[in-house]
Amino acid sequence: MPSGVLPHYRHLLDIPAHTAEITLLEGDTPLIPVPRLAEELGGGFELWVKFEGLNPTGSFKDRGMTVAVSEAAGRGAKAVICASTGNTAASAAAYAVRAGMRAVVLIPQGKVAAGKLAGAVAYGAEVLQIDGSFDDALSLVVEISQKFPIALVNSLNPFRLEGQKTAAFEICDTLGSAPNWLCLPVGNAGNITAYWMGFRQYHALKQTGLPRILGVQAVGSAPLVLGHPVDHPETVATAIRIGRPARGEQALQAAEESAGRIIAVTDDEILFMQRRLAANGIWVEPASAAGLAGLAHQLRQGKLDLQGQRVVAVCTGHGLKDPDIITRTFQQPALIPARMAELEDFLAGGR
Ligand code: AN7
Repeated sequence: MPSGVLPHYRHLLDIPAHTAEITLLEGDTPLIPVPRLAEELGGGFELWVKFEGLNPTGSFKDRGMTVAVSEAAGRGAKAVICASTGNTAASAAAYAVRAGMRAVVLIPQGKVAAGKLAGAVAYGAEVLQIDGSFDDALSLVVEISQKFPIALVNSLNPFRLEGQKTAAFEICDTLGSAPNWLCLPVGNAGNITAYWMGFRQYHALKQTGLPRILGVQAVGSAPLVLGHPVDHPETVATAIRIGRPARGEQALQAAEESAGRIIAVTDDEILFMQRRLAANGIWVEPASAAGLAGLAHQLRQGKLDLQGQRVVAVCTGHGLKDPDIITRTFQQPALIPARMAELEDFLAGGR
């Protein structure tokens, strides 16, 4: 029975006693086998997709947001604020409204996918677009949260990570142990940090083993690969269009400690993998395909030997978040007159 991240895992989370329970029954997402995709990538290994797009607001952010908002609500906070490339905004808006709190979200103008902006508006957030990047927005909200009584719910908030680490617990619970490799997209680097925390904690508790972690950025927004901040990040995967990851150091540490790595892939590789996932029945937003695109990239270059291994790819957000990208990268529906003859012609001709 799905019960939500806090009710289910509270005993394993490092959170204050005052933490309330603001939940939308997030978490408990499916781990979907994709054997055909594994074959396409060369075969010889087991591949699963942890489909985090099936959380209540359509992304993994709900795992962390339920905890961050619950903590803030429990100590009487009346408002939350975040900077966002979109998913954090929608998630913060939903949990804040359930807690009866005000949500203020800052987003980079014109760079947030339609489904995310719509979500934030629908849940009643106060949405502010800024004529700058996510990184500019993050600086602003960090500073204002130190001056005003408003709770910061970006992943600098440690309770976000406490919630997000539960995805690692779920993977171990489903597989019986950690996979050999975990691949996932990296933006502000909260999620990779949280997964590594979660796998280590579960291993200490239940000897579930540790995965090697492959973190993947987009070439145009790859500060952790370049080794320096990127002032003007660009990528079609707007979720990870981030040039100064708040938890960059910890992401590098997770990659190093796990004997993994952080790499970058091109937008074309990301969009190609988005199509391959869709061809396997799993529609994700572009950023969410980056982890697997990175895995494919490393396999092509002969830098990974996965024979007999288990791999989990984290797909962080649902395809519905970014419908516009599909209208740009796929053939659009044909239009025919409403007549049987035309339909028969169409079917006979195939497409
Ligand atoms: C679908 O919503 O940063 O490395 O403001 O939406 O933990 O930042 C989103 C990030 C991956 C990267 N996939 O995760 C935001 C935001 C999706 C995302 C990431 C994001 P982090």
